[in-house]
Amino acid sequence: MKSAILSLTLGATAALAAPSVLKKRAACDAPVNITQSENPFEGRTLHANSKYRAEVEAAAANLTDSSLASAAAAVADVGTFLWLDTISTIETFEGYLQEADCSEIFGVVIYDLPGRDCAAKASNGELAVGELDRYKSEYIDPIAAIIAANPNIAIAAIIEPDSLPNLVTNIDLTTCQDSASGYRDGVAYALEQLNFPNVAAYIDAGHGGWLGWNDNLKPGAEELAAVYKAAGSPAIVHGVSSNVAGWNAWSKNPGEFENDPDGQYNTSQDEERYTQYFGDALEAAGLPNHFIVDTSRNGVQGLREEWGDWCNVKGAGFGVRPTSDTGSDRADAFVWVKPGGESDGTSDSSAVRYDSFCGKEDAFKPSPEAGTWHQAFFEDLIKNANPAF
Ligand SMILES: *[C@@H]1O[C@H](CO)[C@@H](O)[C@H](O)[C@H]1NC(C)=O
Ligand SMILES: *[C@@H]1O[C@H](CO)[C@@H](O)[C@H](O)[C@H]1NC(C)=O
Ligand SMILES: CC(=O)N[C@H]1CO[C@H](CO)[C@@H](O)[C@@H]1O
Repeated sequence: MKSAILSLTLGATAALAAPSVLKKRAACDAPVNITQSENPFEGRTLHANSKYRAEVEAAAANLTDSSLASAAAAVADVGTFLWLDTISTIETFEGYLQEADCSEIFGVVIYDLPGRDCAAKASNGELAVGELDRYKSEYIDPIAAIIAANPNIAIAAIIEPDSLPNLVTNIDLTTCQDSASGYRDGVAYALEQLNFPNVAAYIDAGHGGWLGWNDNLKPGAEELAAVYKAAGSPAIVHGVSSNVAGWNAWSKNPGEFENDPDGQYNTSQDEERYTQYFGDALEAAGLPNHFIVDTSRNGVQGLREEWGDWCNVKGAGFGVRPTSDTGSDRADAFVWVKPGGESDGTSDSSAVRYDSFCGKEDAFKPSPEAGTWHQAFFEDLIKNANPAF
């Protein structure tokens, strides 16, 4: 079987992108300097960006049930990552960034590699295989310029979800073979160019059900480490992100799929164990091994038929709110990366970007295109939230 593949595209929400009110708060009066050995989330709150806030407030306004509406309003205050998933989203970046204040850390997802999402369909990007020059000059360089102009704001950057993991487990696909050099060179370039003192970067590492397979730990860690070294081992790298847009529990023993016949080959049965086993492999491969783990939608377990099911999982609920209080030395923070309420992919089997995972029995239907607001799914995330709102 193929590894789990996530679907992450946002971007169809441009109409909602402009924040209604740009709240400019007190910026830090000195440059931020995050050292590689510190946890950048400790003493800082993940910023609640107003792009997601606007989406959530619009959704809350449509709810007639008042307890649901007030719960929905509370979601707007939760910190989330801003996805820069197309070149055109960059023009909104600086405005959102400058809303963060000195007690906060601003989360951003770098996600526009050429030939993006090489093993699935729902999240294909705007840049074709071979357009690495455009990725560098039209995407990474302008982002770097904005960060350079805002040295007083602490930033956490997740680098290219799913990309390098796909090169480890889906390299038998022609599309992933074609994307491989662009992914490696693109990620290395991003790490080099974003190497500022106020940035902490986490290279995406899929999740425990993916690179956490026993046979994938070493090749996975070596793939990521090779790119880090190719970038000159920049000091911004703190480790990896996991479970981005995913559904795995942080800690569940036995794990959801532990008693499957092949469970014995998969020791990383929850994300906590993934931080252990993959974290050890990272250390051996020479990459910093701290994790940030997406807990935005993992409040409910036992919903998926198979571990790799990634699309709008039916019955899902919001999970633990962002915090650096993880109880684990390996995990710098639990964070919300996927903006809960944005669809993972359409369930319309006649759509060009239809992916069969979104038609599976355990996927919510009907569901709109990836990245568009999914009101019914959002309501379920609130109703099923754990902890409750
Ligand atoms: C950041 O802090 C480290 C450790 O204290 C120091 O070596 C480095 O020069 C500082 N960098 C900047 C840009 O201030
Ligand atoms: C809210 O309701 C209006 C009118 O029914 C609709 O046009 C709009 O798309 C809804 N917004 C959301 C976020 O569901
Ligand atoms: C559920 C799951 O991911 N099982 C995988 C465990 O790892 C072996 C290989 O090590 C795979 O073949 C299984 O599919």
